[in-house]
Amino acid sequence: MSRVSLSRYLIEQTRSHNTPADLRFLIEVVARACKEISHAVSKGALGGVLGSMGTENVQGEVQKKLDVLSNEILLEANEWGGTLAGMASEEMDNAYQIPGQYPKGAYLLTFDPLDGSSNIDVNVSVGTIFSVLRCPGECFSQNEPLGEEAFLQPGTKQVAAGYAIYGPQTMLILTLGDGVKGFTLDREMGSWVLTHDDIRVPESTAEFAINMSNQRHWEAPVQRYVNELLEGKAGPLGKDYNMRWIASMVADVHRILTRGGLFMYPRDSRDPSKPGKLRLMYEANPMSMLIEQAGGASTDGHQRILDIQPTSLHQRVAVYLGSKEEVERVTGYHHQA
Ligand code: AHM
Ligand code: MG
Repeated sequence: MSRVSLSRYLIEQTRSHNTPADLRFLIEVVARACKEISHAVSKGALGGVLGSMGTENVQGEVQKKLDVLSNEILLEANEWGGTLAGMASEEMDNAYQIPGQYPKGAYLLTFDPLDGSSNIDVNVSVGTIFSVLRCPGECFSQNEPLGEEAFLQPGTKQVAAGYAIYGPQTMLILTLGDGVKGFTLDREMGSWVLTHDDIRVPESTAEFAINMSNQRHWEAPVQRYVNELLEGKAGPLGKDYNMRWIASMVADVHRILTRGGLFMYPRDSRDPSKPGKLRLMYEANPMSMLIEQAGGASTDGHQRILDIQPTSLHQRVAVYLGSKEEVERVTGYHHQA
């Protein structure tokens, strides 16, 4: 059987779905950067990359050496190719400007360079999440610096989204708005090989993911829903549920894309200024596009995440995503409250 590489898949997309050549090139470059990050992650202590930098990012989180390195790898790979008008990252306060010596392009790239980085030092799966938007109007041809506003588009405007997961296998999960494809990195050949042609999330599930240690801070509808899950067969939902929590969104979402499930990161009462922990632009939106493209659903408890009009680059949001039946149930409980 002939193997389909990421490059071949992208070229076929260009022919069959008119995927623009510059978008194809952009995805190839992101994938190449992920290969490099995968290599750095897998070296671990041998590469001297474990541990913290002693600095904090804009969200006040301690930066790991690999957070900073992964961010640099993505910036350097993507800044010169002429496909981007700018980039934004979890690790940078403001939009990243394409340096003056390089041409600008029509797209915007946002990313979480190394999601789940608290798991790096304990050798648990981590990943890179990315989202591609069009730069509105002619913003890329203007000489002024690119402002945050250009990025503030709802997730429905994403033209591509994906993640790389650095686990037992390194995989790239990608959507161009036409289903979800999974590529596995063949380390010897150095190429991404299409191994999962049509990823679908089962509509029903008996598995959920949530950080239970925050239970006392949750709002009433989440309390009600999780209590019902825990009651199992004897409770109103009439079945026993299993729980998993990896504390790497990429790994939890990857499991859900593989065998179904529900991922929840609710807003909680600790800090009213933070509606949830996860970031809309480079975590919730790309994951929601993937999940919807795979037949699942994604809401913030009240509305579809992809419909949210962002108001800031690092905005946080509550997340309920995965198998449709359970996302609809927990969203319904919010509506009833
Ligand atoms: P990060 O982007 O700083 O790594 O944080 C996001 C991560 C997600 O990958 C994961 O779902 C969540 O934080 C885990 O949170 P918790 O520490 O509450 O378990
Ligand atoms: Mg993250």
